[in-house]
Amino acid sequence: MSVYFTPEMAVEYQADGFFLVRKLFTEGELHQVTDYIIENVINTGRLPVVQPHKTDRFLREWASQERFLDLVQPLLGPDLALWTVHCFYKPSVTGPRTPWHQDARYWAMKPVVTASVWLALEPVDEENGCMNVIPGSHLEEICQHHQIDDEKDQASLSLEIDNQKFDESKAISIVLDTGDCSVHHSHLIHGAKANNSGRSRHGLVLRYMPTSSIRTDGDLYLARGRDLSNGVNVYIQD
Ligand SMILES: O=C(O)CCC(=O)C(=O)O
Ligand code: NI
Repeated sequence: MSVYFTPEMAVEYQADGFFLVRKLFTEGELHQVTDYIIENVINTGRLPVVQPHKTDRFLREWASQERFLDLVQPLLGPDLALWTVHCFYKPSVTGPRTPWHQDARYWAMKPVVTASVWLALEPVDEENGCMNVIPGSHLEEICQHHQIDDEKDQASLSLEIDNQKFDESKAISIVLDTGDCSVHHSHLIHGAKANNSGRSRHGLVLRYMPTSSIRTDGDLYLARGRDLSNGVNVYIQD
């Protein structure tokens, strides 16, 4: 089992819907993947921001390493699919805000069971638009979301929770150093302010589900264990 996962983290995940892991990687261990993303996703657009793992073997294998799987296995069980990778890079000064949302509102998965690992590839704080979360909100049902007006509001996602549905004053900021990560539940209410600072905000989000959940669009990578969907899930073949 993971040397990074502690019983306290399991308690926090149940009660708050998230937990933090400090120094999952050293800075040195992240150079290769950070350079790879900057070159292939950010600078050249050779790979997409969302789901680069579908066509890119290096990223899917990197995202399926033991360190991540050992961290999410206590939450999701031993049969695990990596189903998306999202390069959540926000440039300095112009980085858009992330509207308040619950991830499960977006996803075609049955049942929606996902733990998302948000890994900081550089320091992330209130100035450069770290994630903000509402502790305990994962225990609620999915709230009403409305479509964002793209013309008026440059945002990184298209749906936002109606603001009377939760108490924003309860939000806490997820401040991370390079190599730290947060792990959040698919029902947790979260968002991020715009990045108006002089620093970029580089995060890599990896999402895992138990293979007993069903998702049929072919973006799953069987990262550990076996398929429990009776062959309904479609997996990327290496
Ligand atoms: O990094 C952000 O701004 C938002 C990330 C997010 O919504 C997620 O990882 O589910
Ligand atoms: Ni989200």
